Amino acid sequence: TDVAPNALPEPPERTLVLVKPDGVRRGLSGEVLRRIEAKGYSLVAVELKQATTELLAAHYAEHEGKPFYAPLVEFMLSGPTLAVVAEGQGVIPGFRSLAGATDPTEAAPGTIRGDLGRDWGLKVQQNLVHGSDSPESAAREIGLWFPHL
Ligand code: IDP
Repeated sequence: TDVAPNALPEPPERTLVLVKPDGVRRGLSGEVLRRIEAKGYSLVAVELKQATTELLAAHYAEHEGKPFYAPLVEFMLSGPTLAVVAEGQGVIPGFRSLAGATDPTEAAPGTIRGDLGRDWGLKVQQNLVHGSDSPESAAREIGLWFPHL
């Protein structure tokens, strides 16, 4: 082959998925895991966790100061979150495709948010899931939610 004999294998691509408190409350954790596995990605870690203000401040640092930031943190504190590390080639953009657009009203049918989410008339989009948006975000977010990984 044309692969250098001493080349190290690429580390597998991983992303952080969260089933947010609305998804856990509505009993959709299994449905989200089912869609991740049905797509062909593997589950590396799954843990039901109650987020803390400190964890959310770090996780959502880029949104601090935006009008939806305080309601977002309050919503994310409202119940447990299912934190998931999923693995597979292309999983970072691939899970975002599965999730669909941020606004569940706009999200395409066939996506998690498009099939299962809706506008509840609240100050924050309760849109069921989070997925890392880049390799840098994935590494940072996995470190926050799964410090032992
Ligand atoms: P993403 O989750 O689709 O990547 P981000 O822009 O990273 O979207 O926003 C993080 C979260 O903040 C969203 O998933 C949603 O819950 C909430 N959010 C984002 N933009 C708005 C908004 O304009 N109004 C209300 N909530 C928002």
